[in-house]
Amino acid sequence: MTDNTAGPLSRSLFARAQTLMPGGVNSPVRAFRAVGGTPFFVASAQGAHLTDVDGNRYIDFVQSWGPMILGHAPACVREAICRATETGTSFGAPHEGEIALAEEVSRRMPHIEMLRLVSSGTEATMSAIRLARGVTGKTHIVKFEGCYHGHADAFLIRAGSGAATLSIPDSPGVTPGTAAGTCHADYNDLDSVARCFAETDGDVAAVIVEPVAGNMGCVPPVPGFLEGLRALCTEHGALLIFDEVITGFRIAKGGAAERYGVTPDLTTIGKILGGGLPMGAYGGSRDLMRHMAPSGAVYQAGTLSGNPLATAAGLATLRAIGDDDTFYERLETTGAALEAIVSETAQAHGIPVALNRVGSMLGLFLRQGPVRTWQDVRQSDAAGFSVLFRALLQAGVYIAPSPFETIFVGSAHDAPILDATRAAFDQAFAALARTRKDP
Ligand code: KE4
Repeated sequence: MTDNTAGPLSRSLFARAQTLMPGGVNSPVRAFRAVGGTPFFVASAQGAHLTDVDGNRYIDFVQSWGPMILGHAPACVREAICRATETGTSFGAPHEGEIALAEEVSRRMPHIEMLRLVSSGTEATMSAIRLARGVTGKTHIVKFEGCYHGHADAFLIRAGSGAATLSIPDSPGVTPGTAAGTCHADYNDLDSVARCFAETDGDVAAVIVEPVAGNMGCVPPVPGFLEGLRALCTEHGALLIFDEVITGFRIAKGGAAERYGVTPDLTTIGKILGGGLPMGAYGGSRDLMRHMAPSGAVYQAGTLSGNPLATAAGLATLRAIGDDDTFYERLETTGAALEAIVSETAQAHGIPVALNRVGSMLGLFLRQGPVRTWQDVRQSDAAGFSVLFRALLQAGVYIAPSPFETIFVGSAHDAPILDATRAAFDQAFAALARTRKDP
């Protein structure tokens, strides 16, 4: 397949980058390994668009992997960051912005009475399971094949996202001892979770789940799945952890807990919370969180935790979203419009697709539906996805360079942009149909 994903300047930058950073990137999925070709290098981002160093412009449905729900470089966030820089960039000491952000989170997610700010989703999830183990005195955690919770050792076993993309389900460097502490269940299969409790004689500190899976493409919980997890955790004295790093503030004002009416014991958040700057958080009841140092014995720390620029960006983002449902109603309309575009253009070219959508999260699978499990996802046409991805890129639309990611819409994806998106998907499905006729 010809390498038509990047222009000459991106190629020369990528050549230099590969001598300085592993694979030329600072996060594996960005290297386009799953789809082939050379990653473009971004020169600028504004609203729904990215522009690369060769002047190519793309409608962006990756949104920096979720944070840019308002579109890129919204004025309110840029102004908040600039204002914050006038009084410093990092204090390593308490400041009022941390309180304001924590209050905004708790107003939207009242089950988070208390939280700890960190600098990434990985820090949030690894800290949450440490807290669960510290509070329960139990050893094992249960995660779901195809779900991704960041790159802490305990999670890098049959994970989703980049781990699945690069098919490194059990990353070198993860010790057998660590792996032994992680039990795997199947997403949307409560019996497999019950088996984990049985096989460990109930020695389960926590079940961690993406309440809407976003790292195997988008796979929603089937009715009763989240409620069943809640019941099993309560029955066995394990903590239920909702990893809302993607879904938090995206699928509802109060995230998945609000949308599905299931209350976890701990919640991890990130991405949108930082408005595009490094940010994560984990939280729950005061009774649980008081076990974290310095009020309790479970240790966790971070040099840039609660950074004033990141808290300013996050506050500006949450305040721009607002605390009523209007923003989410608009996102629902945009998400439905994109779903219709993909469905109609695929059908016009005789391409079977399965589409899963939860609000502004869309999963596109090149196979007949339904897609409800990791095994269903694995049966999608990965080679076809590469053709579709590259044809979309040629047509000016950028979706994630992996079939194990989610398409995100945001408030910057307006009607004219969706019209251009329809034209691009039409071209891309036509190209895919041609390759299927003449492989
Ligand atoms: P970070 O450490 O990357 O901030 O967050 C880890 C994480 C935790 N939980 C969920 C549900 C996540 O989706 C993530 C990170 N998401 C991936 C893409 N789906 C980040 C992109 C990347 O790895 O480059």
